Amino acid sequence: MPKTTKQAKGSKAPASRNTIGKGGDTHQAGGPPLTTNFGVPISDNQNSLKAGARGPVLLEDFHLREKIFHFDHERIPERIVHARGSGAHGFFECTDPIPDLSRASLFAEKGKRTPVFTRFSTVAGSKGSKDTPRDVRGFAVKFYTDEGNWDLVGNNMPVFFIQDAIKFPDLVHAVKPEADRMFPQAASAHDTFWDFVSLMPESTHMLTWLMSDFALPRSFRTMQGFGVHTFRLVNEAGESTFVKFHWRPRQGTQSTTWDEAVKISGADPDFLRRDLWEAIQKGDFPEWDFAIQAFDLDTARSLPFDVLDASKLIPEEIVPLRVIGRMVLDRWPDNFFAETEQVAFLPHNVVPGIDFTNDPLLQGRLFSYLDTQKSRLGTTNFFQIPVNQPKCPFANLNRDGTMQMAVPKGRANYEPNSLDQAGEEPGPREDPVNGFTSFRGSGEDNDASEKLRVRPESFADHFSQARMMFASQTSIEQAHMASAFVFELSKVELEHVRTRMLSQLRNVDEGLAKRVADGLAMPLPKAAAAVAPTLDLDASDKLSIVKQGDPPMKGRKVGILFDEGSDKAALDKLGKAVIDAGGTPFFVAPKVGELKLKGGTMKADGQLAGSPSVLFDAVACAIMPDQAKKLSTDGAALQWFMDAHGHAKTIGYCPATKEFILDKLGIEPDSGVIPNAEFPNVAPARHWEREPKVRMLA
Ligand code: HDE
Repeated sequence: MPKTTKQAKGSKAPASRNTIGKGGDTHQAGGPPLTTNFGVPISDNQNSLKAGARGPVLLEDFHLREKIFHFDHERIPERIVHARGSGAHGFFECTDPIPDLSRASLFAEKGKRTPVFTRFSTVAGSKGSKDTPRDVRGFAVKFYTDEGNWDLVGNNMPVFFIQDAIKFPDLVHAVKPEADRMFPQAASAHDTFWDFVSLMPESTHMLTWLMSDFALPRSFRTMQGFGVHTFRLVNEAGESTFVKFHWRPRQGTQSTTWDEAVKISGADPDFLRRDLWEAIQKGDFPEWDFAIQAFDLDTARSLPFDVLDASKLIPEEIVPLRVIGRMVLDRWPDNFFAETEQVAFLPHNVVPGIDFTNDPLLQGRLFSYLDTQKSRLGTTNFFQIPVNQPKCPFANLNRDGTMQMAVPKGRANYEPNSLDQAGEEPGPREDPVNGFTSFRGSGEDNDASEKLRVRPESFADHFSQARMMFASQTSIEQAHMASAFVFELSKVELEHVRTRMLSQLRNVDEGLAKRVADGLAMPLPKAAAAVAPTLDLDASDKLSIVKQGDPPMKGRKVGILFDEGSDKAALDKLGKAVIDAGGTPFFVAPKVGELKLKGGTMKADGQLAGSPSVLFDAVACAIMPDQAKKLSTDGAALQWFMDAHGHAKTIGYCPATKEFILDKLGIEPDSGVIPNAEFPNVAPARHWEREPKVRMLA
């Protein structure tokens, strides 16, 4: 039992505290203890915390704040179309297996059952609109197969208004309440809808359905369902058959009259929803036959219309229906929001054995539904919501994102990896045999251009240009590259990874591989197998930074060191020379305040300890002997010059700096360690010939 937080005996709480909000009955039977979202038991859910019985409500009341906060955010955006709908759980049962046509596991055995969640909907109306407008009805089924979810997101009419997904936003804008007045709700009988469709002759067939009694279903239970598009079934041998999917209600197909529909919308706006609820509650579970129209390419070619055109149906007289299963809806969801509202149907959810065609309406849908769930459900992790999760095992390397619920272990969030060689969990792997493969197509008919997941052979050479890149570098750049490999690989703790990388480097340059192996103190392994022969391409000077020559001074920053007593004229001259060459001088001194100089005063741009020479492209100085002597005992000053020297930068020096600092550091004049007078000409260059003297490179 959790502790209660009843007011302690003898406290000053008003006696009526818990009775006012509960109509005098303080006893509430049953149920687990009420807690906050974070599990803290709640003592009073009727009254907010106040400073005195009639005093202000206190901000401290975390229960009040959490409750109102959560309530404020209860709504999510409704579906842009099909906003009003009702769903139920059930199962699909295969009654006539079709392994000859499809390798889909749900069609493999007679009697095999697959759980489903089915949502019926109107299209145009908002979530709170009525159930019985003249409208198309959605008929969306999510099959939780043992090879992943298959979503057959259909309608109760076999054709559609438009032939190409690019017209869908226009169609929906036109049928929804008009933009300036926001009416009529859930109705197609208005200007903009008829304006649009009268300009789109391809919608005429669908209009005959919309004006028919099919648009006024008596019940969701008496509705037919259609996959609309031509899909494909693909068998184990990779052979494809075109298919149209049909649902036929065992309750019979039935409609209302228009007059009935109008009156029902007043008498019971929830007519269809209530009807489904009542049938399921009383155990009168609705059932549908699942049928296919399967046909081959020759049949498709023989038809007087294109099977990729979703504004056409295939008459059953030409391709008869074959019933292969049944669906029973036998369980109302436990919670409408969690399941019916949050269910996310994705026409792209197909399983091995079911595939798409080039129907341009279908292809557009393959993008739209995934995209819309992100704005509706707010996260790419919507697949983790229980109603959307597959019921078979699933694992991949998609990670993180808003509202991530999974807690993956280990570091295998990429593949390929060889972490298993180090005894680690390597993560999931692709399965070329059982995994979904898109129907390849023959390239012969207009529906089946060749679809492949391949890299062309012309992409197979992975090493020739790497070899060219290495060969194009100057020797110092090659040393940098070798040292960089050594540094990076010495951070790699997995020894087999280092070895593998060395074997790849042998395909680039034997010398490079050897230098890196030496730098790691590792033996040189065998070269990795190369898919294509590695060529010795001509080196290219353009691939080397050093070979581009010295950079210009423009845009460079030069650090100039000075101290009290420095010669102002010399400093001004240095600064001006840098500016004239296009650079920016940055004056550095041990103190930033106004310093007395010979010939004036000056403030520093930066303090020495906070302005190390790594911040500058080159350095110079103008210091008097006394200050130079003093600075020669200051680590920051010594480091300033040592780093500039080690980083192969130009150092412009004055006599005192040379005598008391550079000489002490063993920094000898070279092409870049030069008197200030020569400084501006050489400043932006790096003096790489110096580097091997100050650093061990691989
Ligand atoms: Fe939909 N449709 N649609 N649609 N559709 C949506 O997805 C879309 C089309 C259908 O109960 C949306 O999750 C485009 C045909 C049903 O949750 C959205 C095109 C057919 C449902 C979307 C079409 C449908 C939707 C809105 C033109 C019958 C409700 C919310 C290419 C075969 C599913 C959502 C449910 C829902 C886009 C045309 C059926 C925006 C772009 C044709 C049953 O993604």
